[in-house]
Amino acid sequence: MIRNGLNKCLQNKLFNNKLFYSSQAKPSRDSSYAIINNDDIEHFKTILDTHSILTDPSDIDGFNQDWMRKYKGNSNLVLKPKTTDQVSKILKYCNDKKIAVVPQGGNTGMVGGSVPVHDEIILSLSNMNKIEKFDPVTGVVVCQAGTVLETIENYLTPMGYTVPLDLGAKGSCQIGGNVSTNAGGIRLLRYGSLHGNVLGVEAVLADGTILDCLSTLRKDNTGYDLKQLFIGSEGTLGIVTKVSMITPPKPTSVNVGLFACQDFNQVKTVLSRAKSQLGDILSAFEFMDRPCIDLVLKHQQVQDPFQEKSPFYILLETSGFNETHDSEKLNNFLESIMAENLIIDGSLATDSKNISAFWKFRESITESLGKEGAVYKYDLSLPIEQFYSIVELMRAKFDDKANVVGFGHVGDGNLHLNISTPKKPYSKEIFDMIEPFVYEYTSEHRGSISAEHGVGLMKPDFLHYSKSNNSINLMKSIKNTMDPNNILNPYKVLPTK
Ligand code: FAD
Ligand code: 2HG
Ligand code: ZN
Repeated sequence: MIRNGLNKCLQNKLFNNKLFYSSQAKPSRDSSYAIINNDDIEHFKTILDTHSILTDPSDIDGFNQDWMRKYKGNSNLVLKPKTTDQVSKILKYCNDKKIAVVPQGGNTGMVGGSVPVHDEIILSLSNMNKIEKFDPVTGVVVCQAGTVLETIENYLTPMGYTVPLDLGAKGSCQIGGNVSTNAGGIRLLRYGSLHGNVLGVEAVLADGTILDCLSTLRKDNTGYDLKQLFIGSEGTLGIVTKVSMITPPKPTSVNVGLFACQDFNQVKTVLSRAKSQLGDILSAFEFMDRPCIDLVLKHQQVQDPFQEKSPFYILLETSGFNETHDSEKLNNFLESIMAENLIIDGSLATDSKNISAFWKFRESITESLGKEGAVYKYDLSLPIEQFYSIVELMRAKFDDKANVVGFGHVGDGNLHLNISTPKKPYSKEIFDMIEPFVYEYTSEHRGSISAEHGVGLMKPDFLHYSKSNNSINLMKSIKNTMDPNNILNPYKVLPTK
């Protein structure tokens, strides 16, 4: 049961102990939000069955804490609707009462967007997990927002289709969360972003209005493309309840190469050669530096595929439909990059077991970092010329005080800079060594301070490094129009000042 007295006391405790999720302190609770009481719970019981209302702290704990165990909220209530109509009724009530709400998908986000900052209600989409329609001719799939990404992939595979999005969190993240963060991942290079692949969205607005933009059309130029507002707005403009998405045919011939390079210039040159020589069969081009490999070897049950250590590694994937044609193209490419001494070592995987083993090196970096202690994550878009220098600059700054690693979707210009220290909690001193330096560097080179993870709670105060004042003001006015009471995911994305 909700106890108002306890709630207040916990809030006061949080106010007094300043928590740092970046070099900026956690924002204070906005006292204009209502504190939920038993009447509210009774009202929610008229909308949802009792199993879909969680009030026991031990049931709620996992929803309050993010995947990295960096962000922790203090919600007393989780609601798990099963239908769009239920979401609509919940939001209408919350809007009328000015109760703040945080939408939550698989809770795998990396910027603190999916957990409450204070006592916001958690609206979990995980009970809305049905795949509603699939058209085997067009490849368009329609599903509820809480469907887990991997479930969609497993559903499509026997029909010869694949999801145009793939990421390490596929077993937990939900399509609604992917859309809301505009997740990038390892297939963006081949299939493009969700802004292109999502054909339609059904969303519930803050006042409970159900917005049906669930088109399944490839082409529709009838005015403003409203669905785009929900792609990447991190639950601040509405709750995504359904998604329609174009899915491509699943490639039948896949090869994965893991190559070692002596310096980052080689990585750059191999990328440009891969684009021109492999063309349409190039489906992933990822890179990781040696400290990443060391971390994976330390924390996972894997063996180093290389005899000698090299500073950089490339994971390159080709996917197509004609094995002979693909192998020939790949072999020609490999011969030419070896002849030019662009790689110093490497091996190729063509069967699914070895392919998965190679991908494990790339996909388990995040999990391995998490086992180290406190991890300071930066997800940057940078021009290729300045791409790796920021890792070197940070390494020089930290010396042996922290482990600085760089990896990511180099084919898309997206660097994951991670700095880890053996001990939690997160330290203001370490944040101050990184921020705003990393953001200034990124801005100076006209990069983005969030390539794919979003802004969440981590970066609202730094948004100006990537967005002009006029853009931020327009974003604020869109937010104000769509959510005038600011009940949806408060404290996130937009700067308060
Ligand atoms: P959550 O974490 O639950 O939520 C994320 C945000 O979306 C929050 O602001 C939340 O409020 C909002 N939200 C969630 N569902 C809805 C909804 N239905 N309606 C409105 N708002 C909603 N990201 C990448 O881009 N590329 C990667 O390669 C990648 N790899 C990852 C690997 C690992 C191991 C992990 C843990 C994370 C990775 N991520 C990656 C982070 C990525 O953002 C998420 O994995 C994913 O897109 C979020 O989906 P989710 O369902 O977990 O959303
Ligand atoms: C990835 O590409 C994810 O693996 C996570 O986006 C990146 O841990 C990170 O920094
Ligand atoms: Zn990534």
